[in-house]
Amino acid sequence: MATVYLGLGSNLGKREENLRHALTLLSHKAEVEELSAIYETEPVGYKEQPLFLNMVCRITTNLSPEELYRFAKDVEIKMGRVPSFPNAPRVIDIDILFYDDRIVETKDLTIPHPRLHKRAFVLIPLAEIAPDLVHPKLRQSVAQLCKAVKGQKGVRKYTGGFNVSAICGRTL
Ligand code: PH2
Ligand code: MG
Ligand code: MG
Repeated sequence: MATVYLGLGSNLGKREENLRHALTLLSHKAEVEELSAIYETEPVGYKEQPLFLNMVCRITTNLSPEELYRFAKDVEIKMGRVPSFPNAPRVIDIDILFYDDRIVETKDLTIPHPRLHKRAFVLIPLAEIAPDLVHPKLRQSVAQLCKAVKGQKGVRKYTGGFNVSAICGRTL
C-alpha cells in the first residue's frame, strides 16, 4: 500500500462542490485518509481568472503511480475538464504531489510534483496534515519549504467548507 498526497484545485463552476465530488470519486479506488482545510487562493501563473479553491489530501492506494495518474485524469475528464492551455481555469485539477518517497520522471509524470515547493497554495494546506514529510529530492520538510515559500498572502482559509464525513470521517 502506498501513501500518496494529492493537491486539488478548482476555479470554475461550484468550486466547493467540485472538490467534494472529486474526493468522492477518488474514494472509489483509494482510501481517503486525511484532508486539509480548504483555502481560497489567488491564481498563480495566468492571473486573469477566478480565485481558486485549493486543498490537499492523503490517500492510501494499491495503484501504481502511473495507474493513479490515469485514474486522476479520468476523474478530471468525468467531471468535465476540457484540455486547454497551461494554468488555464479548470473545473478540477488533481495533482500527485508525493507518492511514498518515490521519485518518478517519465514523459507524462513527474513525482514529486515539479512545482510544489514554489506554490504556497499547495504547501500551506500540506503543512497542516504533513509538516514533517521530507521532500525526497530537496531533502527539506514540508514545514521548512512552507516557511520559505513566496505568495503566502494569496492563500486564505476558506470559510465555506463542506461535510466530507462520508468520505473520510472528518468534517471540514
Ligand atoms: N493551479 C495551476 C496554476 N495556478 N493557482 C492557484 N491559486 N491554484 C491552483 O490550483 C493553480 C494555480 C496549475 O495547475
Ligand atoms: Mg496543477
Ligand atoms: Mg494537473
